[in-house]
This record gives sequence, structure tokens and C-alpha cells, in this order.
Amino acid sequence: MREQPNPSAQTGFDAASVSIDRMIQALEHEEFVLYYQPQISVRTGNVRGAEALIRWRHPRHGLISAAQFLPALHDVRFARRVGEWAVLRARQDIERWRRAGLATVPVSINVHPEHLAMPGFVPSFLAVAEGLIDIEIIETALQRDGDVLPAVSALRAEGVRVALDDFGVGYSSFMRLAELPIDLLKVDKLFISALTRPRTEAHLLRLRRILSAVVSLAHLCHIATVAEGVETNADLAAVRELGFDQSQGYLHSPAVSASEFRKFLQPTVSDESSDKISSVGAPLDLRRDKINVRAG
Ligand SMILES: [Ca+2]
Repeated sequence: MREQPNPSAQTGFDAASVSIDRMIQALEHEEFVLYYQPQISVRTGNVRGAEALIRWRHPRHGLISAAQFLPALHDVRFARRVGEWAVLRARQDIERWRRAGLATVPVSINVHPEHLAMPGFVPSFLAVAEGLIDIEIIETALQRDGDVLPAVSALRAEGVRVALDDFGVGYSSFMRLAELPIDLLKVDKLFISALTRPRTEAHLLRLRRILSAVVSLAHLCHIATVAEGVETNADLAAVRELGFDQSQGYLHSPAVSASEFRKFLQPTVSDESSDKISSVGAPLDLRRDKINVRAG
């Protein structure tokens, strides 16, 4: 999901006035935190995964969402550092949840296609993620993405699930869908909000037909679908009717801190054999089984 400015953030922060060196210093001073937004099964209401989102706990300006320091994320030097930090922190949070006796869910990190295509990204990601972190390829307005296919294939070969983010707007196109072997398709929230707030009856009819076709198309390609930006019960009813597999948005929960996210996780069964599975991480093929793909 593309990040929206956090409503709770205090005002007065001006991203343009912050240097990359200051951002890197903030990272080193542990001013960044990861928040987690649950992804919910439309069919069962259970948590199926979480998207990790970066927040800057600024000493003067309070909690700042990534949308507010987006320009810095386009700087390769900072983006690489913060990306490595996010993968490590997400893994540590997962390990902490497990030590607390909770059954964890797949956590995904947003990765810019430009960084995904860089030499060395895949091995360093795999080394830190240890099979616990998935990837969302985020939308980009830049045309210098490079070829992400080798990286996506290499990651999937190691059991990493790959999602295509913000589908249906901008550059996240059908061409991308044809090019890339992916596991999840996250349909942009603009579509979801339009479903329950259409301009005209004809608009609603076309929108429903298009989304229904997108969901069927994804399922035909064995790709699970996630509706982004589900904010109301009416939104959820609409995405359920269209056959979406998962739902993410304020209706379920905003992104919350790692400790708050515990409320979404079930205790692991204390049986010794199941402890063994949950403490080392669900085997990758089990993780794949969790994807609820319908035959379309
Ligand atoms: Ca995302």
C-alpha cells in the first residue's frame, strides 16, 4: 500500500530541508521504527500477513511516515541503508513475537524496483531475512527500474513471496503482471474507494467489471489478490463480492507498533512438535499454503 501521511504526525516537518546525512544519522541513532499493518483473509477474517512500514520517530516532529520523507527514499545511499535496516528489524520483531509464544504471519517489506535490480541485493536480502520476510515491489514513477525479473525469480526460488504493489494505477501495469512471476497482487486503494463512492452508476458498473476481471485474471495465474485501502464495512462487502482473497486497510487496523501488533497473533500450541515448527519459522512450503488462491 502506498503510504499516506500519518494523521497523528505533528506538523512542521519539512522533508526538503533534511539532508541525507541527517537521515543516515537518524538511522544510526535508532530514530526509525517499523510499524505493521495486518492483511486479513476476506473469507475467514484471520490475519494472513503484515506489511511493514517505516516510521521516523523524530525528536522534535514526532512520528513521521515514509510518505513524508519520500524524496530521501529515492536516494540510493539512504534507501539501501534503510532497506537493510528494515529487513533486519522485521526479522528481529518476528523472532521476538515467537519468543513470546506467538504464531507469526508472513511480513512483507516494500522494495523499490530500482534497488531490487541492483547487483548484490538478493544475496544480502536473503542473508538477513532468513526466510522470514517477503517483498512488495512498490510503484515507481521512474523509468530506470532496470530488469527486476532475475531478482524476483531468484527470491522466489528461495521461497520469498513477491507481491506487486498498488496495481492498476500509474506504472504498475498489465505488462508488469505478464513479465513477473508473483504471488500476490495488491490492487490500489483508488479502485477500492471508488467502489463505494462511484461518480455515476455507469462508473460503478465498469469498475466492478474491471475489478472482477482483474481478480479472475490473477486467480488464473495462481496469484492471490489483496484489496488495499479497505476503510468501511461497505468496502469490505464490495471486495468480498468481487472475490478478493485478502483485505488491508483502516477498517481492520492502521499500521501499529511491533508490540501492538501482538494482539493480532495467536498463541502457538504448546505441543512439542508444533513448537518445533513455529520456533524455527513455518517451513516455506507451509507459508505458500497460506496463500488462498481460488481457481477463478
Ligand atoms: Ca506496499
